[in-house]
Order: sequence, then structure tokens, then C-alpha cells
Amino acid sequence: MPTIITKRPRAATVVALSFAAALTFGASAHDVVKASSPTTPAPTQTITIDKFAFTPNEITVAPGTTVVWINKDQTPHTVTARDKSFHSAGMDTGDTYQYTFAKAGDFSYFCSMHPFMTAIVHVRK
Ligand SMILES: [Cu+2]
Repeated sequence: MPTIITKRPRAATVVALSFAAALTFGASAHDVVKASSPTTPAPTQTITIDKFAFTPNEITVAPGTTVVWINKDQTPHTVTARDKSFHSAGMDTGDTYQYTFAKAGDFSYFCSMHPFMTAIVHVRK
């Protein structure tokens, strides 16, 4: 009987995917960009959803801040603004949702599946 030799790769091929942040800054043609100004990355704030709570429960950020929520619970949750200005889909474990707060104000939000889960983002200049 013929012997069949099967070559097996020694290691699984690792495919590295790099995600480029698709952030576009809308600078109009007549904006003056000073050469001496350092490029400041857009601020980001992370809020964890765990044990049926948003942590931190209350934050204050500057306008233009992107808030990222990550669901670390074993239960699906949503991030739903009271004024409906933003609303995530159902977030499974490990899912994230992000929203950029452009304007100043107080934005209270809750989980539409568990309305007792409430929190607030203050946006102040
Ligand atoms: Cu929930």
C-alpha cells in the first residue's frame, strides 16, 4: 500500500487585521492651521456596563468627546438616551457602542431592556 505523507503547517497562520480609525475632521478651507499647534487626538471616555450598571454612572466631558460603552455583562443591554439623541442596538457580551457628544448639555440615558439602569453624561465646555 502506498504511504500518504500529509504535510501540515507548523503553526496556524495569524492574520492581523488592522483597523484604521475612520475619524474625519471637517476643517473648512479657510481654517487657519498653525504649524506650532500640536495635533490633539479626539478625547475618548470609556464606560463599562457590568452587573446591571453603567460605571462610571456620571461623567463630565468636553464637547467633541467620544464616549465608548462596553458591555462586560453576561446579559444584553442597550445605551438609550432619554431625549432619543442616541440609541444603541442590543449589545451582547463584549460589544461596544460609541457616540460623540458634539454639544454641551446633560444627557441622561438608560438601558431599554432594564430601565432601572440609568446614568448621565454632562457635556461642558
Ligand atoms: Cu440592560
